[in-house]
Amino acid sequence: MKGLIIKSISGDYDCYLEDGNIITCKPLGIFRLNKITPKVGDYVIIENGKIAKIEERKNDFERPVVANISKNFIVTSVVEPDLNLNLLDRLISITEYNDIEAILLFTKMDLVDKDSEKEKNLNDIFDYYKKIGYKVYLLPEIDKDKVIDEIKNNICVLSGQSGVGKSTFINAVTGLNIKTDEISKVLGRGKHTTRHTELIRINDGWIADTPGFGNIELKIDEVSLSQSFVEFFRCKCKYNGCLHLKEPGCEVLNKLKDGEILKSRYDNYVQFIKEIRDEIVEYNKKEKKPEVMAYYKKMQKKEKGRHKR
Ligand SMILES: Nc1nc2c(ncn2[C@@H]2O[C@H](COP(=O)(O)OP(=O)(O)O)[C@@H](O)[C@H]2O)c(=O)[nH]1
Ligand SMILES: [Mg+2]
Ligand SMILES: [Zn+2]
Repeated sequence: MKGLIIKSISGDYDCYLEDGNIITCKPLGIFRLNKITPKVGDYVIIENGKIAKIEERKNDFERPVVANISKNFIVTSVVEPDLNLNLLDRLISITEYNDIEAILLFTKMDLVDKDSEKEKNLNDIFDYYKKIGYKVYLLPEIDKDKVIDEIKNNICVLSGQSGVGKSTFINAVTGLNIKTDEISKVLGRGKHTTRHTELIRINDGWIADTPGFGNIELKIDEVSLSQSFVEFFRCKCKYNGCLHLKEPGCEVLNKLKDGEILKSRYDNYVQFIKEIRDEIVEYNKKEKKPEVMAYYKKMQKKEKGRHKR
C-alpha cells in the first residue's frame, strides 16, 4: 500500500492512503537501526500495518521539517508585525537553495489605507518582486482564491514570522480553528501556538502551518547565496563568480546605482554574506561543535568544486 505521511506525533505516523483513508502506523525497526526517521511529506510503502519503505525525497526542508515540498508560501505582514524584508529575503534564499518554488504572500492589506503613501511604497516593493519573477499574492481577501488554486496537487508550506497570519489563512480557507496568536502576545514574548507539523488537505493538495519564528540561520555558502538572489544571478558581471561586493565591472553594482535593483535586497544580501563569513571565522577558530564543523567542511568543499567549473 502506498501512503503519504501527513502527521507525526512521537513515533506514530498518520498516513494518507490512495483511497483517501488515513491510518496510523509505526516504521519497521530497521529504520531506527539505520538512523532514518520518516517525516511529514514522505511517500511511503506500508506493509502489514508498518512503514516498510520511504521513497526517495525530492527535497528535505529543515524549517518546517517537511519532505517533498513543491511550494513555500513565504508569509509577510505589511503591518503588525512591521514589514520585514530582511526575513523575507532570507527565506527566499533558503527556499531557492532547496529548489523549492517561493511564492510571496503579503497579509494584513486590509490595515493599509487606500491611496496612502504607505500603499504606494508597498506596491513598488510588490512590483519589484514580481519583476524578478516571483508570484505575489495579497491577503486577507484580494488573492485568496489564487493561493487556494496554487495548492492543488502540491505539498505546500507556510513559513514566516510569528503573528503574520499563517494560521489565520488556513482557518479562513478550511473552516478549521487552529489557535491564532493574539498580536500582543506575539510581539511581547514570541509565544508559539502551532506546535507540531501537520499537512492539511485543501483543494486536492496539502499545506502545512508551521510554528512561527523570529529569525532563521542561513546555512548556505556564499556562492550559493549569490545564486539564490535570482536577479543578481542573471547579471553578466565581468568576473565569473563575482560576489557583487566591490568587484570592478560588476553589473549588480551598476544596476543598484541606476535604481534597477531594490536597495533593501542588496543591503540584505551584503548582510547575509557578512553573516556567512562570520560563521566561517568561528568555524576556523574551531570553537564550534563537531557537527557544525563537519557541515562547514562540506560547504567549503562544495564551494571549491564550484570555483573549478
Ligand atoms: N487585520 C488582519 N489581521 C490579521 C490578518 N491575518 C492575521 N491577522 C491577525 O494577526 C494575528 C496573528 O495571526 P496568526 O494567524 O496567529 O499568525 P501566525 O503566527 O503566522 O500563525 C491574529 O490576531 C489574527 O487575527 C489579516 O490579513 N488582516
Ligand atoms: Mg500560527
Ligand atoms: Zn557582480
